[in-house]
Amino acid sequence: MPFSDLREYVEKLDKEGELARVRKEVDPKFELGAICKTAHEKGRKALLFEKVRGNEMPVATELLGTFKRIAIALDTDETDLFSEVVERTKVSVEPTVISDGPCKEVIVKGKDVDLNRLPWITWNNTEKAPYLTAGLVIVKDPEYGRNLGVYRMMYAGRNQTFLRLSPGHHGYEYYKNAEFRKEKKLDVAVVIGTDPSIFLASQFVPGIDVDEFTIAGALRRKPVELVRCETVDIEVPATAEIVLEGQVGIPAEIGDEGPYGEFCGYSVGTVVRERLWTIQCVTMRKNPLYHGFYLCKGINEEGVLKSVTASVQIYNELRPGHPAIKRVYCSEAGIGIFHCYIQIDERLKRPGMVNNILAASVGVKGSRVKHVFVFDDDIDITSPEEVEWAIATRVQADKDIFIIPNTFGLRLDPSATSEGVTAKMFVDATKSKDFRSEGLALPPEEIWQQVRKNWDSYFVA
Ligand SMILES: Cc1cc2nc3c(=O)[nH]c(=O)nc-3n(C[C@H](O)[C@H](O)[C@H](O)COP(=O)(O)O)c2cc1C
Ligand SMILES: [Mn+2]
Repeated sequence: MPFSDLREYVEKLDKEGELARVRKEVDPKFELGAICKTAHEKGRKALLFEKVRGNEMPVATELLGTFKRIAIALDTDETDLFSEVVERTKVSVEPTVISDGPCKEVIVKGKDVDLNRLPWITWNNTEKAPYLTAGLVIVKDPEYGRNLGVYRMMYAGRNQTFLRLSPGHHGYEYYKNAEFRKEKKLDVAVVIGTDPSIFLASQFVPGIDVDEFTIAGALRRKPVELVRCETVDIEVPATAEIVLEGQVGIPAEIGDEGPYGEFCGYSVGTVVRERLWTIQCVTMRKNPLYHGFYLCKGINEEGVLKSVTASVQIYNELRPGHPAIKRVYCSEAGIGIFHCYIQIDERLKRPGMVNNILAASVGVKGSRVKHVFVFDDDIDITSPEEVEWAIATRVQADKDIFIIPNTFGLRLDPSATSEGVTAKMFVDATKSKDFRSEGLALPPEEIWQQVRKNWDSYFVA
């Protein structure tokens, strides 16, 4: 059974020993972030901050920060996570609209809106203002439909935050389309705290006209139940903890945004001119649970999430045209989108095939791959040791590597241009036909198995 809301998932994590409750009061400025970062060194549990200074709301972070927790969110096993997500995302499950839901238990409108009631968190050293980081941003367009994405929001006042709609993401395209239609504004709803499968769904990049709620429905194998907002023509999950309703003006009000500690592990650039949006209505559950998302240098929750969504998406799009592909893994240390490892069935390998697969990886929807590698199927592509060994022993740089210059990557990559223009490298790390090997340097299988079985006996007199 899927989780009906965030609370139910957090309870489940607690039961599974996956949650650490932070009982001591913490400072939302830097201390809370430092606890998230330290938790990465100490077992990577999900965190529930029970007392955040100056605020009533408890804060949950690191909720999908490991493959195990993503598996729990989807009610599956960690070992089956890839194949399960591949299977589930082959269908789409439309949401349903119902008349009421607990997200309307508290309704605050107009002058009474005060975003200072939210726990505003300053996560990392470079940040000059606090950020709302786990807001699911929902926008609509007459041509494209409905879109769900997560865009960072820097605090700006009682009823305003920044909204970073980055080029290349659909939120930006929806805004542009509204601008081209000469609209005066783009309505926006932001949801904080839902069933975690909805957050996971938001990180897939389907076509621009695909509603990510249909992916959430597929992931949770049950339609997401939505309710209409109070003041905008947008639907939100009925069991959401907090909903903000408002709009970005066209032209938008612009201000200085950043720096922010981003998922690439840096704060890129100093300050950028960014859009603001204005909130006219807040609806909430009673005693809402606030969801926070911590990004930092080192493996972080976004890298883990993107590792799942990007690997599945690349597999699902490439495999029908390239049946030799057995598995795709975008490593979480490679921030989940830059390093892509593709494993192929050696028996199906034909001359030229590997380079076709490598080149095709760039064309996957929303693909930001930067360094792509193809491996034979004797390599476990999820093992950094095996991956490095294959690159060390199977790659000849003059024959096996090609580069495409001047492609679009990610603005947050500090080695790319400020517009995100980057080179991409493609590596054939499979054995070439001239590969010289009589076999692997390992003991005979039968004897090795026997030694393993009798291991302890070798050490008793
Ligand atoms: C914590 C977090 C913060 C993010 N911040 C931004 C952001 O500020 N701007 C942006 O365009 N994408 C941001 N993203 C990435 C998008 O949410 C993601 O790429 C999503 O798939 C975009 O969906 P869309 O193409 O439908 O807009 C963030 C993701 C996470 C998990
Ligand atoms: Mn989208």
